[in-house]
Amino acid sequence: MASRNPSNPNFAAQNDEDLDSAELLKLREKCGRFRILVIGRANAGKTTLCQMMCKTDKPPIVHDKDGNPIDMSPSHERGIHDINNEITYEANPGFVFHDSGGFESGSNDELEAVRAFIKARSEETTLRDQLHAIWKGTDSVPVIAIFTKCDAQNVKANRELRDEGIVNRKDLKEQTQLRVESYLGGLADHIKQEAICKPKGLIFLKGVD
Ligand SMILES: Nc1nc2c(ncn2[C@@H]2O[C@H](COP(=O)(O)OP(=O)(O)OP(=O)(O)O)[C@@H](O)[C@H]2O)c(=O)[nH]1
Ligand SMILES: [Mg+2]
Repeated sequence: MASRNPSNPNFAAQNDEDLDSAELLKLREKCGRFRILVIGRANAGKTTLCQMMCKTDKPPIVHDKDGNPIDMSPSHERGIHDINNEITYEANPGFVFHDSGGFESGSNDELEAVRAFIKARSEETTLRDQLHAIWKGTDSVPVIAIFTKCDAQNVKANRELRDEGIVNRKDLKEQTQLRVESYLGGLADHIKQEAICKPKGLIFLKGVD
């Protein structure tokens, strides 16, 4: 089981009930393909996250909702931000991602496109075609809050401590870790208390290696 300590360099999942892996495998088998809607700000690390899930750094394969391949040249980003398109990675075709793209600008059209997509997918009759998770979600779909780029906090904390006059290498290393842990712990508590859709799990991503 993953450590509950947010400073763990691996995925540190915090769940009320940790599903055992046999149960997870059974669920995955039932779904056929696990379909995830990813909502997040531009540059938040959404594409990186999808690649990490599929253990690849290769560009995605994109299909429209009727299964027609989308030509990704000349830009790899082309086609990714249409929520209806299916994004997969050759390395792990078991995951299908949908990227909400410009959701953050908050215009009604964009919000409506997300709502319509979630509604349409919830009305699909086959489990394979339904939405199984929303990363930053709504309604009855379980929400998993993912904190990306947590490693960037190390640099920030280190700089702050230096400014505060700590120069000894060992002290700097120890205190940086403590400061980052305390910051991430505070964020987790804040999300748990304040989130409208209480997350079922919290994950802290540290670095892309
Ligand atoms: N330091 C650090 N950088 C990261 C991490 N995750 C992603 N990045 C970097 O952040 C940048 C943006 O990542 P993307 O995955 O393209 O972000 P995105 O949300 O898909 O961006 P858009 O599709 O443009 O909205 C890239 O340069 C990544 O290498 C992380 O955990 N740590
Ligand atoms: Mg992206």
